[in-house]
Amino acid sequence: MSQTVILHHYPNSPYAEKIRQALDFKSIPWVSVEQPRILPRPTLDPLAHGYRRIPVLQIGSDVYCDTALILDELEKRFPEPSFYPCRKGSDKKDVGIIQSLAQWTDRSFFQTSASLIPWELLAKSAPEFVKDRSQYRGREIDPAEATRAKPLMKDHLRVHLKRLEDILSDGREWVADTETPSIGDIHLYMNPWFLTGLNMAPDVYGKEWETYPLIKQWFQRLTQFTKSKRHDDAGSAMSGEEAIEIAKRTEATVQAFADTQNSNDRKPGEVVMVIPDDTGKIPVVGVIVGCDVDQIAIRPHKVSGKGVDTVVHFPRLGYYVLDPPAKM
Ligand SMILES: N[C@@H](CCC(=O)N[C@@H](CS)C(=O)NCC(=O)O)C(=O)O
Repeated sequence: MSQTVILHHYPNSPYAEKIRQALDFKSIPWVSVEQPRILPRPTLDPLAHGYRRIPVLQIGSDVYCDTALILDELEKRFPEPSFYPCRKGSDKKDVGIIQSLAQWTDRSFFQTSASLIPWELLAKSAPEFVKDRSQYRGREIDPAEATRAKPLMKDHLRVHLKRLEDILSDGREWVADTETPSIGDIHLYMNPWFLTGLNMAPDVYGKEWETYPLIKQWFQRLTQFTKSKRHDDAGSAMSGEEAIEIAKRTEATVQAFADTQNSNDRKPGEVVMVIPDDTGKIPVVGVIVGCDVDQIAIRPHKVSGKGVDTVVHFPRLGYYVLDPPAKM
């Protein structure tokens, strides 16, 4: 359990920023493997076996895909302080409600934010980025069309921001009205961080978030909090090659597990294909090590003979578990 926490990421990734904040929240020491922001990722591929999205968390030869599962794993391995503190003045927790906030922040809210990316500028300055993200989305990004749609997307952005401002409007310090922040604050922080980082719609939120003063104060409160908790050994750089060597010499920690009632009859030992249901739809094929209602863990090397013999973990929500193609 005392193995090094390795984050594969790049600085501008809002999902990776969520995990960086979460690691600071729990004062976890971690090392950083900076990955290119577009494919190919020759030092991630041998570990994640085709999963292309960022971030990926590696602990030894366990490879965790998707922020939802990464956060669950961090909560298991580092339970204190919990991502789910009690409600103020109560011994009750809002775990399910807080987890569900991610469905809003990561899907509809983030779709709105991402639609404000300056695609026309990028088409000139970084056409390879636009091409890569077209592949990632599974459809061609049309920069001129994206510009035309911006006023509509800004209307949506106003709704998302007003909802957050409304949540904070009764004077609560944190979004789930907890004594200290919860992971819900970090879920909700991701989009404002991304919007301001790329300065994407200052005509909506103001230069310094003046239009949404409660969001502004809360955002500062949260970043001060996580900064104060940051471990001294947070974020030191490691090369991708070194991370691969660590995976090669470490046994995966996961033991075979199965909850057949809740895993659609999938069992350890079966070969399956796991694929995201939204973006970056590259299938990863492997032998099931464990499978339950929340996650599926597979060993891709056992099938392909390629890369490192890692156990790659996926959440169930947001991914399809399918039979692999007959011919491989
Ligand atoms: N559901 C995934 C979404 C991750 C995601 O879309 N990440 C973006 C970066 S912020 C990405 O992978 N973009 C394409 C890429 O970097 O290859 C998660 O929560 O981890």
